[in-house]
Amino acid sequence: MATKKKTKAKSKAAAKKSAKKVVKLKSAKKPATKAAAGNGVPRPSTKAWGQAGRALDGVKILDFTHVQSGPTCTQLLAFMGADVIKIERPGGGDITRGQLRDVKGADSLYFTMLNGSKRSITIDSKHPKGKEILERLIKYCDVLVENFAPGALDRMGLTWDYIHKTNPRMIVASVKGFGPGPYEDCKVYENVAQCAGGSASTTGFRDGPPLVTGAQIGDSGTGLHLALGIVSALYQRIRTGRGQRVLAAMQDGVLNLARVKLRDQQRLKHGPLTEYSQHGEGIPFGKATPRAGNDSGGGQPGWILKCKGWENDPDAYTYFITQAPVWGAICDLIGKPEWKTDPDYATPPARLPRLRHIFDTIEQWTMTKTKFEVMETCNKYDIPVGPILSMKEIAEEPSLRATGTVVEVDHPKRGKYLTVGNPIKLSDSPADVRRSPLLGEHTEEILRDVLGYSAKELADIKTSGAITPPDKPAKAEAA
Ligand code: CAO
Repeated sequence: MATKKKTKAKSKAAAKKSAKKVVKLKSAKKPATKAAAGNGVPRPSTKAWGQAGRALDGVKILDFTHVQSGPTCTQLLAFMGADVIKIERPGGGDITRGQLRDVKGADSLYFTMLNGSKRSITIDSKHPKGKEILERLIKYCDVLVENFAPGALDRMGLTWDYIHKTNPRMIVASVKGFGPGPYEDCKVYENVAQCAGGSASTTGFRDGPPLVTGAQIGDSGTGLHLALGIVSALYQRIRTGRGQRVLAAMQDGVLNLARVKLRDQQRLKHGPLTEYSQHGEGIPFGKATPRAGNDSGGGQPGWILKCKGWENDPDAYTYFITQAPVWGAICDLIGKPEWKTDPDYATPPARLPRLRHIFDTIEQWTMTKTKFEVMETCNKYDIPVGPILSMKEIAEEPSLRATGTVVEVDHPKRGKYLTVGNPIKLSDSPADVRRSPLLGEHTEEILRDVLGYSAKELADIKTSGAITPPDKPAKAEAA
């Protein structure tokens, strides 16, 4: 009996243990169950890819941007599906509409290529009625984006306090030239930012002046930074329910893109920058990161070399990188197989003082081929090269059209034109790339359908001077 009792007790204890185990197992399964339920996110859509709307569908942007930096940001958000309502001054609108005009009477490409997929409404933001319309827009929208000179938004009466009180969920996103500090009140354009952000001092040849780059890293680069700030703030708002201010200073944006040069500044303390060709040439370094010509930015030496036809074609060049793992293939290709074992050439450190001679020798080979032939030949051996593509070649490149990176759109005043579509591809959110709006093209539509003004109110607004230039009636503006 006693043994039976003991056995019973044992089996009871075991049952308890296993019950505990079961409980443990259950709790271990919990996260998986939660994940299957979506972790608080809706269950996966069953719609076909690209049929479930766009990434930023439902996001409403009050777009107070002008010139380049701000418009690049809001254009990207529009490509992602946001409803971007661009506010423009009655009469002339965004100053770029008339800048660098190539077709008489039509908005410039400067404007059309930066303001695609947006709606345009004209409002005099300093007119009392205009202020009232703006207030309705602030209540309606999720994000206000602006890149006025410092203080201009406040002078319109649109202070952060006012906006936050009017719509606590609104995100206010700004591009400024500089962040808080000695230069915060300055007006800034692209090249000023390239200079103040450290790019110009590190661009160009050592024996020449600082250079600005053709890529608009100050304007478009900062617009891109701002767009990331906006979507992050939108994401945080899901948890907090409140908006916040987002600031992207052009100096900061340029510096972020030039961060490897600040890396090199700190490396200087510990010795020369061996991958810079100046090191191989025996030229001592100064106190700051120098200009490095066409040296490769990474640890792999590279240079721009002439290709067949360079005498007549300013773009018949290729970038050539002498990456260590493919050094043998390079030697064979250029007819220098002996360099593979020659101690002066066989290792990366041995090559450093001879880079000029090495690239001159490679160039003798590249000059026998077009830049595309160089690309084709080198790709077979995984040798990294890049043809110097002209804007003409890019405009005509079929693969860029196929991916929607270069898009042709039709415009009522200028006809067909090319624009750069969304460079960021989302597999479930096809880019929405449409032409830019005419000045005030959507004024009535927005006042009536978005803000709910009645026909009588609309008629009053039209005669108030809030949406038309001071001396012109409403109809003339849309013409
Ligand atoms: N109705 C009435 N007034 C309007 C208006 C509207 N719809 N839209 C703009 N304005 C007014 C502003 O209120 C401002 O007036 P005040 O100065 O009298 O307050 C004025 O128009 C324009 O402001 P601004 O100073 O921004 O314009 P600007 O041409 O003199 O300067 C720029 C341009 C780009 C240098 C400046 O806006 C700036 O530094 N912006 C921040 C940095 C930036 O984005 N730079 C990149 C520009 S792209 O290369």
